[in-house]
Amino acid sequence: MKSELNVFVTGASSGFGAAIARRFIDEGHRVIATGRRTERLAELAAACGERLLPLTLDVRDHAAVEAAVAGLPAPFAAVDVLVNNAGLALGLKPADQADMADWEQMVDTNIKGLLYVTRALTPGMVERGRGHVINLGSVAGEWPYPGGNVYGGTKAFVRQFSLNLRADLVGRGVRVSNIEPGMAETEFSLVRYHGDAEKAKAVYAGTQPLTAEDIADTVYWIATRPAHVNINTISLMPECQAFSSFAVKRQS
Ligand code: NDP
Ligand code: 8X3
Repeated sequence: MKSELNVFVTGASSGFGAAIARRFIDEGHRVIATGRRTERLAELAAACGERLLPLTLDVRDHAAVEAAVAGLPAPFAAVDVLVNNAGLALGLKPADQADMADWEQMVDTNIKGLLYVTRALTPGMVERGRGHVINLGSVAGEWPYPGGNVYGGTKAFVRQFSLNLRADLVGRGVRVSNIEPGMAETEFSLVRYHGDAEKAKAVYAGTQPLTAEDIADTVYWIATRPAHVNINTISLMPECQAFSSFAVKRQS
């Protein structure tokens, strides 16, 4: 493995993405840290120094993604690792009552945004014969729960797309991995509840959820396996979380 990696992280302004960026910087690598909130990225850059390049980017904007990748300055231009982390859940209403705008934003970000960035960066990886795409799926992409409708659907897409991407890239030096975390305390629930901090806090009350650093550890481990080793999928949960039984609605 090349000693110094160029790592492109989407959604680096909070949660997993910020922790992943910090972890790679701490280990001596270079990071392109992207997200919509410029100020947050500037704070990260101030803490991390010049090996971190802050780049304001909305992954839903296809043209902006293409331009950002084409315009990467020399030391950062050859991206070795793409962490497709930007994503969100919006709402928990049942499918017959959910807001279409929430559904569209999840599809546009978690699916289409991930595709735009992947399509922009993988040709360079293939050309160089080295690269790694690490996607953030979710346990919600495999296990259903009430209100998870479209969010879970987008993460099921990430799961299958990761496997199909791997089928396309096999033997060309580009690895593909999918991480499926369970409950982790970040800004995820604050976003899901449209900024309601009390509801968000209640999600984690009385539990010891995963942390952003737990996910950063996992990403770093996956990215630093020897080049012939491809981690396909990793699923992880906090010890306090597990699966539930099927729901059965009985007639009264
Ligand atoms: P956070 O809300 O803390 O972080 C989400 C990040 O995504 C932010 O940096 C946000 O940046 C970015 N983002 C959202 N929309 C866009 C966009 N259109 N363009 C660019 N960036 C965007 O949540 P997490 O860190 O928890 O989530 C990270 C990923 O992990 C997501 O894909 C999520 O689905 C997944 N995940 C989370 C779990 C959890 O329990 N926390 C469990 C399993 C998976 P900004 O707002 O500045 O654009
Ligand atoms: C986030 C985990 O269980 O809230 O993807 O959907 S969950």
